[in-house]
Amino acid sequence: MTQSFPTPAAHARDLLDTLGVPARPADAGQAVRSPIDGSILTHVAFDDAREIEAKVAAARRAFDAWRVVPAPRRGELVRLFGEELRAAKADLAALVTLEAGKIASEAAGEVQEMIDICDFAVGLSRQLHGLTIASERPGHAMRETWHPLGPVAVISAFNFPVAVWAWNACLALVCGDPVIWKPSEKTPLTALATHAILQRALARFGDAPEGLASVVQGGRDAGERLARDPRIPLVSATGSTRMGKALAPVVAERFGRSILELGGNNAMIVTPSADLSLALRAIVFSAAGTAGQRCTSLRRLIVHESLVDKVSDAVDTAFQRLPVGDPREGKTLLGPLIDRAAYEAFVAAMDAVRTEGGTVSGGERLLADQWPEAFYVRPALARLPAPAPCMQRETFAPLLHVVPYAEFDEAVAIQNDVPQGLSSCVMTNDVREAEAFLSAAGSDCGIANVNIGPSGAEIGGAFGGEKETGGGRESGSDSWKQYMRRQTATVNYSGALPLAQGVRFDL
Ligand code: UN1
Repeated sequence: MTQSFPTPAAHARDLLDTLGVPARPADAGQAVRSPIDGSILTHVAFDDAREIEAKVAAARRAFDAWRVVPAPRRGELVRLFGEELRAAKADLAALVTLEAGKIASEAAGEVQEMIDICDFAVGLSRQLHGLTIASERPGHAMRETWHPLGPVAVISAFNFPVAVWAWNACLALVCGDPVIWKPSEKTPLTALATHAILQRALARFGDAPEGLASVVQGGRDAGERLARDPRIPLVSATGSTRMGKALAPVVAERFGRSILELGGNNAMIVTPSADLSLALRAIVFSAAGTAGQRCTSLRRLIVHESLVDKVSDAVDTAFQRLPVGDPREGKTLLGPLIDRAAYEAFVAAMDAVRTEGGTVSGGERLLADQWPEAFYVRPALARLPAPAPCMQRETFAPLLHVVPYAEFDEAVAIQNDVPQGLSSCVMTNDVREAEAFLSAAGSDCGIANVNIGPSGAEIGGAFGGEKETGGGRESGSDSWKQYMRRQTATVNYSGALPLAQGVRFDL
């Protein structure tokens, strides 16, 4: 039985009220649509140049005050934010479902990812450690100190509309940096809701400077404006490789720093010793979960030739049985694509497979009678006899390419032979294969896994990838260092002035 739900617009209005987002005019500005049925949720006004300027100027002023607040005290703000997020988790997740189309469990997981990074950042606020370094000169001490950097612009994508901002914002805030957020124009409401939740934490915190965190609504122009602004020393951007290629030179031209998290074209190698039932579950979640719209989604399956038919048939059967539909329904595992353009890219990618000698099963559009403006699809399996040019591209949809391999080295070479380098994995019970995959001559990706799929990383590790993925690292490990500036200090506590490298300059 299909459950009945309030219309997405009515539900979004309720959620925005509950989450404390100030009322906005419903019929002005940019239309925000729900991918669930293609209906308009509301309208959001884009910021004009003057409004953006005011937010950047306020962030710059906030920096002067925030950078001298002790880091553990800055951590207290993030701790309060984590508390507010816990209280708002169900409502924010429901809004993620309405705006991005994620199934309930994945939407809740996304908010959990925000809470996790809050906890990480709170601990970090007491661990922004530098080094002490042995000086070669007598009576001298050397040390390295990490200082706040300045306002950070975060440009985020529709597919993780809130978690990726949180990875950046929580670190930036404990590091002493104000945050200016330009969310995807497809998901402005979850950004407003998150901002309202942060406002509650700020109110409880008490004395944070005005302008410490702001949201800039806009499209490409707004992103470019932030990228150009010399008052913003760091721009952290998630999105397509095309977007990154346009943005990076603009930031570099003014010697700004960027963290880029761009396209992935992630692979799994399935070896003869693999646990196939484990592999099958990992494949289906990582290829079809989030409707294939994660940057970590599985797009290429490289299977030993002895198993390729068996594994492909099993994946095909699982794809056929996956419950596709309204992401608000408890049983649904595959929600909609974000919009028509995403569907058209999916169709074009399947056409390319056929043109290049492959066959495609699945890939049909579903529920079009009920919702002509929403784009639900059956995941598609593309079988190819050998790697083909169509496998070089990232298509943000549930399309999985399969190719056979004969020797393990060949499988690793196929895995690495794409322009992107985000995530990768091998399914094997052979320790030599596992270690070779993780070695210097193995996977060339930022993320390399054994016996799990390529998606669904935890926040504790550094997240990001090589080559066209952009080289950035976000969230855990020592990613925080990018949000600070390193200062090397040498103090002479002797009465003499010996020079380094034995240089003599006697007056
Ligand atoms: C993204 O798709 O931009 O590893 C981020 C994952 C998630 C984050 C994905 N934790 O799949």
